[in-house]
Amino acid sequence: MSTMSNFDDDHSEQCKKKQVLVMGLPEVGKTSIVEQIHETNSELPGRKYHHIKKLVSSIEFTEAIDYNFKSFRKRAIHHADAIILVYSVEDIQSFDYVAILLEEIAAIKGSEMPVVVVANKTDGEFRDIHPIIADCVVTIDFECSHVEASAENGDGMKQVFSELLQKLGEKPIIFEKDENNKWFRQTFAKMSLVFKKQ
Ligand SMILES: Nc1nc2c(ncn2[C@@H]2O[C@H](COP(=O)(O)OP(=O)(O)O)[C@@H](O)[C@H]2O)c(=O)[nH]1
Ligand SMILES: [Mg+2]
Repeated sequence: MSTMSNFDDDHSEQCKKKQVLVMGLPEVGKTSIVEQIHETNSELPGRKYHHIKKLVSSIEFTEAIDYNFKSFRKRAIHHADAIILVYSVEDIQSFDYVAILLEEIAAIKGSEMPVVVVANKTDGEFRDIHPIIADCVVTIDFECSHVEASAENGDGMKQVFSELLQKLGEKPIIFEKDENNKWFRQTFAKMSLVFKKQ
């Protein structure tokens, strides 16, 4: 049986929990991205990132599959601390839907609402939307973060993780094996080989 003070503890714990809404058309990779966020969190070194690990494991991620009705969506958007919008680069309709959601979010919460837009499925060969056009729409028209990622192979997921935490008021995380550095090191190593052969 819960006492009044237990109830208060539970209630205040509940209030402290961050609510993150994950929206986008079906099959774009929403569930996969949330799984990747938890995986990235579990791989962080405990001692250094104790506070972050605790925060992320307590976030309530809600996939917006139940919000087909505008009034439900409106309420969910209103109560969210941050929103992740996901589209697949292989499907322009999924990007158009994200653009509609961005307008809806701006109308409900103004431009201050923390939103991270994820361009998912970048591991595939096919692209239905030009990356620069998508980037301009998201970052210039709506002033939101835009991250290219693949929940399949994990590319860009550390950036999604870091952007989300910044949107929730945390300092940026500098990953020791940053993907950009890895790409730079690999490219640099290839170039050195070419120069050595000459
Ligand atoms: N190729 C590829 N497939 C993905 C990626 N992310 C998710 N998928 C696949 O897309 C399908 C839908 O993913 P899911 O996360 O369930 O989408 P949701 O309906 O938006 O939650 C699944 O078969 C996933 O394995 C990705 O980045 N690349
Ligand atoms: Mg899902």
